[in-house]
Amino acid sequence: MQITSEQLADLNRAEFTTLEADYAYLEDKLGQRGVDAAAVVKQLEAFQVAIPSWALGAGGTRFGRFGTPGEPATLEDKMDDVGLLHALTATAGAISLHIPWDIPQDYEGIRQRAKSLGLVFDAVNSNTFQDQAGQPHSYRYGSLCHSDPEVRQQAIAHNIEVARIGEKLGSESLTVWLADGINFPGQHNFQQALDRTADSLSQIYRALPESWKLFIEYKPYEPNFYSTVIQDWGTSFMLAEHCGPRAYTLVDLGHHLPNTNIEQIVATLMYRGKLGGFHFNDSKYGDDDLTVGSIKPYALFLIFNELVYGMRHNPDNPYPAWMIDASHNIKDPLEDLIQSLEAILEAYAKALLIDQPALQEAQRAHDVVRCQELLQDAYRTDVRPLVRKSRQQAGAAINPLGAYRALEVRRHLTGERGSESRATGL
Ligand code: PSV
Ligand code: MN
Repeated sequence: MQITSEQLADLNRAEFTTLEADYAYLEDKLGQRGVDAAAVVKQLEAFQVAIPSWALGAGGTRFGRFGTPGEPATLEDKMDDVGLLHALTATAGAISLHIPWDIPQDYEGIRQRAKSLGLVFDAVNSNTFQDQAGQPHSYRYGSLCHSDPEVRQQAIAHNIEVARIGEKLGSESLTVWLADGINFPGQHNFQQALDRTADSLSQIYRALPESWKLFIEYKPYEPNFYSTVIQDWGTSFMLAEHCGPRAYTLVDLGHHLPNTNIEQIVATLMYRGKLGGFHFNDSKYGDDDLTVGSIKPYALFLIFNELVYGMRHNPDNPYPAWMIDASHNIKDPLEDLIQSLEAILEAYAKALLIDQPALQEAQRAHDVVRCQELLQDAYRTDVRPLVRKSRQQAGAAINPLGAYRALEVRRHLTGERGSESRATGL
């Protein structure tokens, strides 16, 4: 299924009058606060978030998986789904592949398809958390940290192979998330496991194309429940420093213990120019991978405040690679992703509204109450007209979720692919 610009224009006509009225009102209000609404809209238009290939099918849990009819079964179908999201939102102009799930059969065809859908290839992701058929060594006891050099070599070679695949598609970064860790005290030696991991990552880093970045994710637990080798941002940062200047920490919102101050982690990493990638999702307890903004929208806003500050003040920090790393097992995955994209743009827009000079002034004066008011003034602003305006200006749907339903996208996809079609992935 393809969504045409005529279909979008038709749907937008019904939304246009309300949007114009809402936008005019907000533009005026923001103008009184010295904020240029049109400039904010431009920034929203430019913001692009990669969609991971594994979020397009229903996610599974340990207790089962409820598939969604018409899930994309091939790489081509997955790209088409991201193309649909991009047509509806103009915010999803990139796809992030996971190898070996997404190895292209026809590179030229895949590149052409991406071009016609307006997509680029974001970071490629390796997988050493599962064993693949025919693989000589098992990752049961770890991969890059493994005590057996042959297992480590297999995992290193896999990561290098993933980068080679990404290179042929125009990707420019490799994301490594390791499940490596232990379930019980004493199962391995912490220092030795870390040392082997540092050495393995360095070997991968050195084999990457010169312009490439290496993103190192951290996660405190799961699938190992006593210890994870790269458990926190400090460990990731240390390993990135060990690898070299093009290695960075990647923050995944779900990879923190409850109540961790993620905005402070963001600030600290950007201060040192080491925040390379960012995975959006939301959670209540652990790595719940829920829809962005569905549980803690204020925390997301505070994180965006630090991201905006860092993008303005830390020239050594590269522009972060944004990705949604959510995967849900009840909602239609495309509707879930549209909701996440909305939440991301809303949090970004609110962060852009913060009166930074006034905030600095209040901080200098130790006016704690005013500091809070300034943040919350921005947070309480209904920024949806700005987001909608940016979508309309970009030729997308003013109301992407409404358009998705009006166009009966899932019904069409199910008709084309069948109700039993299933995506590869977790
Ligand atoms: C596992 O926690 C995870 O969600 C990581 O965040 C990766 O980015 C993703 O899976 C794919 O491997
Ligand atoms: Mn992630």
